[in-house]
Amino acid sequence: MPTTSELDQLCVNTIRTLAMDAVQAANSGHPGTPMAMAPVAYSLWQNHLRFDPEEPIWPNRDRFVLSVGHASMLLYSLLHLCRVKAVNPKYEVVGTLSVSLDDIKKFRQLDSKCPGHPEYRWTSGVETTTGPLGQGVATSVGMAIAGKFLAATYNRPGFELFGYHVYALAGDGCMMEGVTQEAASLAGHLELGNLCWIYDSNRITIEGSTKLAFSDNVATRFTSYGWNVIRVLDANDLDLLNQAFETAKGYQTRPTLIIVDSHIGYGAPNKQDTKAAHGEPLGEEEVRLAKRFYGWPEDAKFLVPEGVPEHFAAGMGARGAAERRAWFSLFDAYRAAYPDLADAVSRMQRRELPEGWDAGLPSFPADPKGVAGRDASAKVQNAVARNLPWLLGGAADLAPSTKTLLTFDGAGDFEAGHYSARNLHFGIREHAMGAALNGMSLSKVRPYGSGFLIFSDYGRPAIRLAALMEIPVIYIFTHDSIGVGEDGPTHQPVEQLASLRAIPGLVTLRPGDANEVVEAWRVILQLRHQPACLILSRQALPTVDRSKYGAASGVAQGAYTLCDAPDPEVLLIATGSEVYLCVAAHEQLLAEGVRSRVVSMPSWDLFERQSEAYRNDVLPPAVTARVCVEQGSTMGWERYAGSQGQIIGMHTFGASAPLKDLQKKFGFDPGRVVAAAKKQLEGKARARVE
Ligand SMILES: Cc1ncc(C[n+]2csc(CCOP(=O)(O)OP(=O)(O)O)c2C)c(N)n1
Ligand SMILES: [Mg+2]
Repeated sequence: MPTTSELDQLCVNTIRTLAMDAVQAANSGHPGTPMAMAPVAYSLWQNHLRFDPEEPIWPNRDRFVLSVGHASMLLYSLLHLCRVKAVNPKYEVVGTLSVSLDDIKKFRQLDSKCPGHPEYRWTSGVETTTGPLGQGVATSVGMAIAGKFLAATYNRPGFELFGYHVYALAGDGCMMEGVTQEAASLAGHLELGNLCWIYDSNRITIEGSTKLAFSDNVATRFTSYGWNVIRVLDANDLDLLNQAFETAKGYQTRPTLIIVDSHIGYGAPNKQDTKAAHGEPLGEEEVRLAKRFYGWPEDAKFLVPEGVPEHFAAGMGARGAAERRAWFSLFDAYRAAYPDLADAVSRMQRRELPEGWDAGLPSFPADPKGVAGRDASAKVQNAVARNLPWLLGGAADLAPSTKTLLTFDGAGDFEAGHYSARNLHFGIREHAMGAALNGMSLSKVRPYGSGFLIFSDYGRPAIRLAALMEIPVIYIFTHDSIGVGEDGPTHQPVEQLASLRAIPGLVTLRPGDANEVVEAWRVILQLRHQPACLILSRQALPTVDRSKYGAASGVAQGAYTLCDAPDPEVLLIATGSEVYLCVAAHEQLLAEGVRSRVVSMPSWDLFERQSEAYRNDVLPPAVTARVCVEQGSTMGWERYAGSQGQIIGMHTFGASAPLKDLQKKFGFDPGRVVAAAKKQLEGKARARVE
């Protein structure tokens, strides 16, 4: 019988050799960091992480985030050796392994559960998609925020339902990325004692030594952020690592950074401590030499020695199963004592809404002066937030402008020690806000974040990941166009709408009046697996008279006929503030005997999902006289304008001036739309005559 410490070593070396063999077989990947960090990951998973491989989505599990996504084989080896079970899209645990040995053998191949970088929703046990450096650690801050919120909101005396820890493994690259600084600063400020980052300090990145580009004193930096900093001088010292994790768990009001000095490619005699261990296979010969160094059979490939899975099962498996069972029996008692709270906890796990979630949504009377999109949204958001107690979020220091503050009694400000509050203050950290929203959503609360549309670019990498992960994060972007006015071109979005629409799976909605804002919220709240951007005006938009024109519920189809004429001969298609412009043009055209139809098109994405019959009904293919109007880049509108239609949009940046002057300068007035419509028809008439 091997001793415990021999078994520990065997497990560590199994993680290492699986990673080396998988990268070698794929002839691509990153072997060096799994080889170096295997003892760190082993120590954490085997002795500390509260995680049950039999039920990897148990709500109070500890989270492990591999922020160094390129070291994915480290995580896949752990998932395989711990026998983590797969979960299906309905959140049901199925009997099969999340990662089989076969998946590992097919690392980086089509359909393997082991893609190049870890992907949430594809591989069970992967808590978030990582790969873009810095995203994982920043996302972990959102998980820790959600953990604090859930504990403060749902725990009751004798019922500590939530109290999970969040661990994230970072590298030199994460430490250099800006998003990491934003997130660390926020985590320190919020005193997230449930958060622990491990920094693999191997002083190597792709180009070589970190001496080339990085000379920060990371420990000092994190101390100044309010973190507790621990140093472990040897990544192979399991005792020291254990002590470090114990110490981290003891801190209630400070996040912890454990800096681990390590050797990339540990054990590979010619590649250790070099950039060559980072991004390419070791080579057959170097693999053999490293295996010899570990005392491993040199010719064995993908070897899982007897006793290794069993050892994990006896350690993390047994501990996790006991914790999970205790949690579920606690939850049964909780359900009896607090049925409403238990119902909320259960629903949020399945991303379901509470009964009556849309009760009391406002509706806005026709009004030519109207309401700003952001003001209408504030009313709707406050109404739904009362009904949906796990809807929380905030702004990147712009809530007074984005109007996203929850103002009802008890909503409160989320600050250190006030973790049940619903208004977060992300500070001027759009990128960390985006990543934190992802972490919150992955923890199953319903998060929103807001800012000016122009600054969506600052958080775009995180938005992209939300779409890739298929999680229902809500973004509220106001100040949506040159309508911003005097702030000028730095603040006036032009290409942002087009670029958000280009993200697959992201639902973009730019409502045209207050009632469309209500309907947009209705659509967004019912999304379970898609993020959405609500794009709102700063300025007032007339509230359309719905007794005269089409119902705003058409928003759910993405586009609908707002104003019509019998047998329309020209289509006016618009979003947001330009919808009313088209309504005005339509009235004028009507008076002149021209039959136009106004199509309000708040969401391309939703429209594209409709049946062909519906799409052809709204945009009859035979009507090729078309004018599309949007205060943004014209890119993409050809799709709806057709080859002969006209697009009225922005071809340059905006300018600093009062809105009225800008509308004139850039040609957003009814007269121009009327003229464009007539020109379209003239062309057709000529064509018919010829
Ligand atoms: C945002 C981002 N930029 C660039 C890359 C490409 N990249 C992958 S790994 C890496 C170097 C990372 O170095 P480090 O974090 O020290 O990892 P190690 O080589 O030590 O494992 C780079 C630049 C990336 N994945 N994400
Ligand atoms: Mg490094």
